[in-house]
Amino acid sequence: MNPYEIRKLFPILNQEVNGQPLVYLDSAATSQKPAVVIEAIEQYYRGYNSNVHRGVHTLGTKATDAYEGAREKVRKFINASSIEEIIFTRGTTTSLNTVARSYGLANVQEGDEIVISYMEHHSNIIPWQQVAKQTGAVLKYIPLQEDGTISLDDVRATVTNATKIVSVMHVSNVLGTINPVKEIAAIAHEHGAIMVVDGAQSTPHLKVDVQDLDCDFFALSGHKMAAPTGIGALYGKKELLENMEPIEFGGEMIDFVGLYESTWKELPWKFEGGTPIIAGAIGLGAAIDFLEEIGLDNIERHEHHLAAYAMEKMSTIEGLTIYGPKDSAKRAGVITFNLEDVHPHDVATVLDADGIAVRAGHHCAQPLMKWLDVSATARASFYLYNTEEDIDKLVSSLIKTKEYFSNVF
Ligand code: 7TS
Repeated sequence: MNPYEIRKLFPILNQEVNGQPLVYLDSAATSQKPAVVIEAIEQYYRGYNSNVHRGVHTLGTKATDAYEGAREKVRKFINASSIEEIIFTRGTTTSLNTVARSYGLANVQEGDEIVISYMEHHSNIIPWQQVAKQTGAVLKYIPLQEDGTISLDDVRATVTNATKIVSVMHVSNVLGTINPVKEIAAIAHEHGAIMVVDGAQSTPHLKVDVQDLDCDFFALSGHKMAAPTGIGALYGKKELLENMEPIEFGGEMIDFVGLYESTWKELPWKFEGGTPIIAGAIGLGAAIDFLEEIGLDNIERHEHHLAAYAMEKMSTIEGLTIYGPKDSAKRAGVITFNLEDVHPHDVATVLDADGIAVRAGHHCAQPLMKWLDVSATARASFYLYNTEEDIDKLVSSLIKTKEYFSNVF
């Protein structure tokens, strides 16, 4: 299927914005949803809405089967070895907070080190700042190379025998950099540390194999991979999860409740307190089926092609700076840029008038903005439904923006 045919499977893309056909270039913030995902959610609410794991009635059994079926789809999608290792969460932020609070607070002590990188999203910074504050551990940053990549020599220089946790993003939501998380995990393990991977921007776009990466935890968000908002997952190695305490207590996650003591369900349910995100999980399962039918290899290839095409076209615009690796093979379909003298919010506003949706701001990565020495940037991000035509429209609208502002000043 070519991207023009794929585009038709996403109902929202068939509309005009400000009198122009919508060009959606903000998938790193959230992706659009294909009709099959919307329909799967609708079928659940129209046909078998029921709580899971409790009733013996027919609808309850159907809902439980669909919810647990979605867990198996996530397991297979990232190649975890068992469903016990897949916990449904609200998304990457909740997954990372779960690791920080449950594993971090119990296993990190004063004087220990937690290592992250300069390019992390706030969701992979603040939970570790909190653990460091509460335990007296030291938070250390892996520096970046000039081109916005991480060198393994810098990882080796930062990780020591005092390091207990290394947590790095797989793909940067700003620079598009694909980080060598498998190699970083090996360095972490040499020092007896665990490896956490923020997979928010990788899972939607490239084939993830958590066993091959040999990471200890892996966080993902459904809404960035064609699924609804409010659902995501945390993968954790079984031997680690077994020794961790839940962070939410209440219904669903218990085995026996006494007046003063209670016991928990087995994995993964001990981490899923309360009525779970049933419709969201079913939507995520449908999204995984959809992505697998198109093929992650095809999606990755298409995005590399679009990134290379966009970098080539955009670099012809004088005064436009693109951040991150120049080599498109080292990056995913995210292009962050600034247009000389024009504030990124103004760039995004003019593009919006042409029906083009890009994001402007600090992209929840303020330390990285500081490293880039900018307060904000504009960002175009691609997914399987974007086309070369979308990029041509972006480029001509950027040229228009530049001309408009050079007349104003
Ligand atoms: N980690 C990375 C690398 C991200 O890109 C994001 C969201 C998150 C974590 C948090 O994910 P959530 O689903 O829990 O919110 N990134 C962005 C973005 O780049 N623009 O909007 C959200």
